[in-house]
Amino acid sequence: MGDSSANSPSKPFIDLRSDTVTHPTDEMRRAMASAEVGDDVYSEDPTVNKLEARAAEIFGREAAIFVPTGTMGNQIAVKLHTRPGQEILCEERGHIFNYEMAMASWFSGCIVRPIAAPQGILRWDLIAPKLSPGIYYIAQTGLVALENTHNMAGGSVMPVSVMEEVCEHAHEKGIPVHLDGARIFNASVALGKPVAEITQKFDSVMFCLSKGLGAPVGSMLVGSRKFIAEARAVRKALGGGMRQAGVLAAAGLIALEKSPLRLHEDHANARYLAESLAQIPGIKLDMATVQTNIVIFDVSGTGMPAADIVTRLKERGVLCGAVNPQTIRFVTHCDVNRDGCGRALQAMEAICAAKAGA
Ligand code: TLP
Repeated sequence: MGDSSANSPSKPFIDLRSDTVTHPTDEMRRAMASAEVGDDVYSEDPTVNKLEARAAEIFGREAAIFVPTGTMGNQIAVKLHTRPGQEILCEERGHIFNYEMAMASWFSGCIVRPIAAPQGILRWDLIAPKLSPGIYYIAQTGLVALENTHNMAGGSVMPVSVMEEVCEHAHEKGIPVHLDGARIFNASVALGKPVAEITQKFDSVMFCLSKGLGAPVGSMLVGSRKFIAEARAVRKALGGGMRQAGVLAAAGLIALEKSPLRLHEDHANARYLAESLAQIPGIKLDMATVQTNIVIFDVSGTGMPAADIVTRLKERGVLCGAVNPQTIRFVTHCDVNRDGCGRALQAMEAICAAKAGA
C-alpha cells in the first residue's frame, strides 16, 4: 500500500510532523464510499461491528470498541480502571500524562504520578518504589499505564519481558495495567512478534488506526467483554457515539489488515534520517532510541533554537515539530518516501551549513 502520490507536487511539503497526517489511500476511499452502514449507537453498523470483531480477534481478546481518538480510548480505560481519589503511575513523558488535557483528573478524579524512565522503558523496579503503601490516608495506586512504542522517548520499544514483569507484579497487588499502544503495531514489527502475544497480559489496550496504520480517523480499545460493554457507556457519555461510523471503520479495516505489512519501510526511513542527521555538526542523536518510526534529536549544538529550525525547514518545504527548545521530532509514515526523507535531510544540512558559515 502507500500513497503513490506521496511527496508529489500536489503535496509540496514533506510532512514529518506526525504519522497522524497521512491521507487515506485510494483503496480506503473506495471502501469508505461503498461501506455498509447503520446506527452504531444501536450497535447496528455492520462495518463497525466487523472492525471491532476483527480487532478483538487480532489481539486475542473477547471484545473491542471503535473510538474516534486514541485520547478517548485511553481516557475511557482510565475511567473504568480507577476510582476518584486514586493515582495513576505513568512514565513522565507519557501521552496520558502530558497530552490528554489533564483528563485523568478532570474526568476520572485521579492524579498521575509521573516516573522518569531511561528511554521511556518503565520497568517494575522503577514503579515499585512509587506504589502507594496502602495506608488509608494516602491516595491509592489505581492503575499503571505503559506506552509502547514510547512516543516522546523517540519511538522506543518496550521489551516483552519488561511489560510482562510489570503486569505480573501489578496484578499480584490487584492493580490493573493499561497499555497506550497507539503505535503497538510498530512495536510488534520491531520485536518481530504478533500484537496478541506482546499485549496478552494487559487488562486493556488502546491502539490507533490513524497513526502509522494510515486510516483517516479512529482508534480501538480492546479487553474483556464486560470491560468493553462498560466502555460503550463511557464512550457515549464523552460524546463518542458515532452513528453511521462504518464509513470510517471501512478505512480502519484496510489499515488493520494491510498497513502492518509495510511499517518496516517507515522504520528503515527513520533510521536513514537518523544516521544522516547524526552526521550534521551540532546535532546530537542517540541511535539506540531510533527503533521505529520516530526520530527525536537535539539541535542545541547548531546555535539555533529548535523553533527557528522548524521555521526554516518549513520555508524549504519540510514540516516537523519542536518537542522543546532543544529538540525536534521527525516522524516517518506511508506518505513520506525515501526521496522525501532525502529532501528533508538536504534542507537540514543547508540550514545548519548556512548558520555555521554566518
Ligand atoms: N500523539 C500525537 C500528539 O498528540 C503528540 C502525535 O503526533 O504523536 N497515545 C500516544 C502514544 C500518542 O502518540 C497519541 C497521539 C495518542 C495516544 C492520542 O491519539 P489521538 O491523537 O488520536 O487522540
